[in-house]
Amino acid sequence: MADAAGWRERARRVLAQNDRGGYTVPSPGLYPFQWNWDSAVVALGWMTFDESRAWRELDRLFEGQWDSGLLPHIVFHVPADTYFPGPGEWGTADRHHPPTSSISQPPLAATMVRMMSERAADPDLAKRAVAQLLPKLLAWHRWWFRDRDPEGTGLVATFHPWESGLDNSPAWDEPLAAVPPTSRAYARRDTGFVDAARRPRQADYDRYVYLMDFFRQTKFDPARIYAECPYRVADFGLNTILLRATDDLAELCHRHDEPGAAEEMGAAADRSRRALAGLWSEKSGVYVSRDTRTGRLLEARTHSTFLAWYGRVAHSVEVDRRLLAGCNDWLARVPQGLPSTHPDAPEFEPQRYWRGPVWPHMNWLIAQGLAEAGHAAPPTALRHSTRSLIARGGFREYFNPLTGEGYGGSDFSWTAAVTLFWCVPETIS
Ligand code: 9WN
Repeated sequence: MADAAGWRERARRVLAQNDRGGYTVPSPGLYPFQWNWDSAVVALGWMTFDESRAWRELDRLFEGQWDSGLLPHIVFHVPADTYFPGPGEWGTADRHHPPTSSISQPPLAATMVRMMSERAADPDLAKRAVAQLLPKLLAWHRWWFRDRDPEGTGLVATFHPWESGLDNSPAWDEPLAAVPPTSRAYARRDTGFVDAARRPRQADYDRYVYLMDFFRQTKFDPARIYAECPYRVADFGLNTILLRATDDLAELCHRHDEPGAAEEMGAAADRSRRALAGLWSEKSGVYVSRDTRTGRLLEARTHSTFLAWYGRVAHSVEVDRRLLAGCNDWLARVPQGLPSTHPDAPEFEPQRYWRGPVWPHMNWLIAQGLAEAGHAAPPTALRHSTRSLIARGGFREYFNPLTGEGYGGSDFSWTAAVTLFWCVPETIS
């Protein structure tokens, strides 16, 4: 990216164009509402040039929070008919305004809030914003620990692949096979925007819809869903993100004079740290997820394993060495890393969504953790790779690791945000 200032300007324009009045849609047309983990990343992007707008992004996201603490994965602020499943499908409109989905997404927000407050040029504004967000973040984290880990295992459950954010990852193939396909008619809208070969398969969607309908039929009763949901997975990626965010939330509570909440979050993080270490698979040489209905480890080799550093999962020097060797090996196998699935795996598809393509924000999260752990080389390689993908393909949703081609939505908000705070920040050109 020779013209770093030009790229920054273009990235700022993408965020401005996707701004719908205090919240940012991920991509026009394809995703016309506010998404949970997208907005957390995007807020950090706004932070590089408009601090009050950055804090506003999170305020608007929390407009979707339920009384239980659940922070839904989509907030339907205004109607739009270009996305399935839209507000009418989830059955939440008579319970919550604005209508929302009924599931959550990886809890990045507390970590982004901490990063934003530490970068703030306006500390008074940041202090007020954090003070307002703190009780909402605490309610969300308590919801995870209460409703999603009622047995106190230290690992929270996901009830839908969409909650992982990595919708059709090969890691979910086995548990999703236990879900019956829906028998009702529905019309996908995503394949009107993106080539079907680059999106989840129809068989996956039939099960996504079944699960969404099941939640509505239970009237969103958490105990019933936990007991009866045909899909229940302890996702390594989501749990590492939750662990990191819980540590960061404890620190924010400490700084805001909330010692009781700081202690509570610290204890929850310790439980989660111990439990996550148990997801190391000797067989696959990576961290994996667990199907908590069957107890089986899901041995797929996906890039989530490399979130171990970001989550600060406690592991031995030997595991660290193997994981680092693995990361370098994955990077060496493709011209543009990091692929979302190991390129030698039979499930690897370089063009199909979460089954092979490179995702810029995942690269950033992985690089951030690696750098914090003192591993210098792979984060630099990841940053260069991400920069060159964006420089060639533009602000696309995801990229082919073999050809570098950009796929999915265009003018993608979190790709623009990652460009601003990581690929070509003001401080490094
Ligand atoms: C379902 C918005 C979201 C991301 C997810 C990504 C994709 C939705 C979809 O788009 O998911 O939530 O319809 O495909 O998988 O990570 O948050 O960018």
